[in-house]
Amino acid sequence: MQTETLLIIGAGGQLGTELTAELRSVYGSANVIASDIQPPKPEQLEEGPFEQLDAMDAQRLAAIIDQYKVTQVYLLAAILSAKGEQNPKFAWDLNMKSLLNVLDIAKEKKLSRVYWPSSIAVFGPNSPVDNTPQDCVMDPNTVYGISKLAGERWCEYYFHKYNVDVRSLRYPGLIGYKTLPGGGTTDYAVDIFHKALKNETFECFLKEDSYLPMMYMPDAIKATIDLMHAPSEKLSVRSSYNVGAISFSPKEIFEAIKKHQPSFQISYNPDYRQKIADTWPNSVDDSRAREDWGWKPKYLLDGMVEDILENLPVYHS
Ligand code: AKB
Repeated sequence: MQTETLLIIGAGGQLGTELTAELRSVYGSANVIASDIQPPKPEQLEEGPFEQLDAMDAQRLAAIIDQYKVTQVYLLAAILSAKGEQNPKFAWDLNMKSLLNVLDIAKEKKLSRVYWPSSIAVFGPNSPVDNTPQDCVMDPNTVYGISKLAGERWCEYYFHKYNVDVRSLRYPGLIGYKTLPGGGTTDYAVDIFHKALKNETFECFLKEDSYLPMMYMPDAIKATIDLMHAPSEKLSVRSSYNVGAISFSPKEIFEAIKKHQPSFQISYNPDYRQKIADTWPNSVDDSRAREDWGWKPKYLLDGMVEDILENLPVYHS
């Protein structure tokens, strides 16, 4: 079997931090090259190879791929939904240019696999809201959602036209405790734990009954690695798979935390992010992922809350 060498672009981000660590335990540290636009922190240099990389710089990307003889690329760098609305043109440029750079280089250098995350943000106001199907009306109205939908079309195109084995998941809101997220609409469900840890009142930017699909980070990591290890012929979706886990509202996650911390308080002050959340699904139908490569989430709301409340204080002490 060919030894795989992986390049992770955006390794310092919310997903990148945890996925890089897990991939290193699967493939060995030396075979997983971390890269990020930010300079490395000392611990990143200790954990394995690291290269500073702007995902829009195609030349440097090619040089790193050649230097390490990279065979697979995980492109995680992106501007998320809320931040994207503050600078739409830049969000479009970064999200699209980085993907096209990676797809082109995968085609040219015949990389064995590419991973690129999509999102529930590909859905829009006219998509069905409950149990949203894999294929349905998609009319995203955030620049992030538009870039993810366009990206899905490019992935399918490069697969059929150039045989690039690119794989993708439509992540729901990802919830982890190891890093702070940056600029998403679902990120209130991460911030709430940091406020609970300090026992400060949490001011939520969404309404109390605003349901969104969410997933605990260990499930997201498992889904990603399982998809990347699945035999190619099993994959019937070459745009991006719906993957569901938990759906909850701000009130429900607050109450789940309050069971462990009765003095915790919340207030609601919906802002522009509420409009984004209102166009996204409440839950998704992920039967294709379950049938094709055996997707099954492990964590429900209470299990996730318990695990985070137990680990967050230790991790950040
Ligand atoms: C966001 O809120 O923008 C992201 C996402 C759902 O893709 N977490």
